[in-house]
Amino acid sequence: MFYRSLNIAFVLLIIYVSGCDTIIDTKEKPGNADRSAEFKIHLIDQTGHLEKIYGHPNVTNANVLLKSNTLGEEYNLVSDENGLVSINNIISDLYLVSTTRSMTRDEMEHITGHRLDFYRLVNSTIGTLELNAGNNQIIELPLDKLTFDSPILISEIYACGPPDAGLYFHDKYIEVFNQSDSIAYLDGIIIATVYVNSYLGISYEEDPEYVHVRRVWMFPGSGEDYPINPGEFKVCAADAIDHRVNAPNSVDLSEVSFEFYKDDAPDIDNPDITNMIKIHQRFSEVDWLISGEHGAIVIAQMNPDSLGWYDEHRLIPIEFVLDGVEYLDDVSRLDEKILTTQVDGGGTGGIQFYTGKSMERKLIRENGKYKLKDNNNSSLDFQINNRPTPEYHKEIGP
Ligand SMILES: [Ca+2]
Ligand SMILES: [Ca+2]
Ligand SMILES: [Ca+2]
Repeated sequence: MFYRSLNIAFVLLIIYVSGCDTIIDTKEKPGNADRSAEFKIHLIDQTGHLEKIYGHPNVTNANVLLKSNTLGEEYNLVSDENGLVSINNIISDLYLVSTTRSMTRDEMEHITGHRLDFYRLVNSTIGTLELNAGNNQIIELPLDKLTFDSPILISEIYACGPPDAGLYFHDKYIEVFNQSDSIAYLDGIIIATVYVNSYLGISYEEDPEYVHVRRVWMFPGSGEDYPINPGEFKVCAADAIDHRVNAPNSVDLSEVSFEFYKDDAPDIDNPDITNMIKIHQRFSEVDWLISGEHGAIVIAQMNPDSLGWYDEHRLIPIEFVLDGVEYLDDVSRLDEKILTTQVDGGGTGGIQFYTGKSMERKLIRENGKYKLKDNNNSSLDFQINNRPTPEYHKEIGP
């Protein structure tokens, strides 16, 4: 045992010493072929998607992150028009490698028929690369998986109405959050309430392909008109007014980002606040509405012209759902869920009507940054606040 520890210590010492040498050598004599070298990594699409579009599998504009296993040095590289990444004067080592290539809307339209954001090609199998000096070579790295990460999450649902104001319920809202490290665009993203016909006892929970919805609205914009910055919250209010005028214990929503204005009803339109676009809601309902105690909301990214019909409600393919949250009057009754567990494994809530309480995603701190908890299970991901927190988080403040 002692011998083995000594042996490992000796090896580490050699790595450390040779590593120090290499850094000094590289700085003083760039291109020293004994210890550093030039490599090319060829990124090849194995999903067939790029080959179908461009006639070749070379992956251009891919981001490759290499991190030296011994010294921790990082290299951020981008592949050229031939799908090649060139690295000069890199120290021989085992490198952790991560490769990702964002898909453009044009490319996604070729693949799915829809202009979709947030898709990328990744390598899902290779975690490390051995780069050895004196052995200049082209290393082939396959991108084998098309994946999807929603930067936009539902961060808060305020649905129950304020206390001490009778049956006042016009202050409801939904809040969204940009979880990613870059600007995202809300343009065209759909907000819909999940529907089951509880009167007839019909549940669509088991529908494996579609979320059944009614009250379908969409953010305006034609692509890049409504940016949301990393870490930013945006509220869509039933009515974007200062509700404290009518209900002293309510909340001021007169300066939030978006408003649901139902133009076929006697609804309020704050001219200073951008209106959401109504895609589908019954004429007889006087405003955008979410249930006070038990309901579910999804956000989705798809062409609204492609929404299916079922009786008098609409269908969103589950693959286009960005996020979904269910809330229940009794959180222990997950058997009463109306949203498929593919989207939300649990349920938040337990809030009574007219208590002013709100459901907000929990805040976590990761590497000095704020993130919101998202395990696709709102039983675990959400907390109950005593007050709504429009366009901020309770733990951060307004
Ligand atoms: Ca309204
Ligand atoms: Ca308005
Ligand atoms: Ca909030």
